[in-house]
Amino acid sequence: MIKLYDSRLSGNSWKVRILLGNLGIPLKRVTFALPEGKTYLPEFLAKNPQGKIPVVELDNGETLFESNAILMYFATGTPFLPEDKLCRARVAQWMFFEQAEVMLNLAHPRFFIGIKKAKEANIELIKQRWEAGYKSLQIMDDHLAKTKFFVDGKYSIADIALYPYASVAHEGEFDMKHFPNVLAWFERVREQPGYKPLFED
Ligand SMILES: N[C@@H](CCC(=O)N[C@@H](CS)C(=O)NCC(=O)O)C(=O)O
Repeated sequence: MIKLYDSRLSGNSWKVRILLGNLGIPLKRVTFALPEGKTYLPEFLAKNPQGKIPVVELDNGETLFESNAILMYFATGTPFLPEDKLCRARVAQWMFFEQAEVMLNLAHPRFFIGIKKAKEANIELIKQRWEAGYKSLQIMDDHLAKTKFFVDGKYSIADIALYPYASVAHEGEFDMKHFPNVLAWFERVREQPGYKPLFED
């Protein structure tokens, strides 16, 4: 069975569980408590030299890291990654945007405010992330005013990549009422067959 190395709060790992849930592919989770540092031990560094999760291990022992590469691997040949050249490039466009403009800007305020409870000690970084994060959410909201899903009106791994950190951005004190189209899109993602919540147990 496919193994997913993850942690309970990781949005990047959550992406993989959502896609495999949508595809009906079973997986075995190996869940780390990240502060313990076990992902920096040689055995795990052999799977991902960055010492980060998520990592998947296939039945033949091959491993793959970087959440969006993992999404591409499992979505290939399924409706979640279109074959049309332009649509496929647009899926990649939104997935690169997610890594460059969305992930850290939304994840850092959540991490320092919602998880670490260390808002004041990190307020300067948080303010920078809020500014950039609000711009990214506005770009997403403007796009979703015109379409139900990010590419060609159809649910794809672009949606799966963008969803996790946006859907928990309020934990980093982003005021999501400014983004009604994003809020409506959250519901459409959650309605997809096989959807998995962040906490399954
Ligand atoms: N670009 C990577 C980011 C992976 C990442 O930042 N993982 C975090 C958890 S979401 C992690 O492992 N942090 C622990 C660390 O950096 O030591 C991806 O999309 O998979």
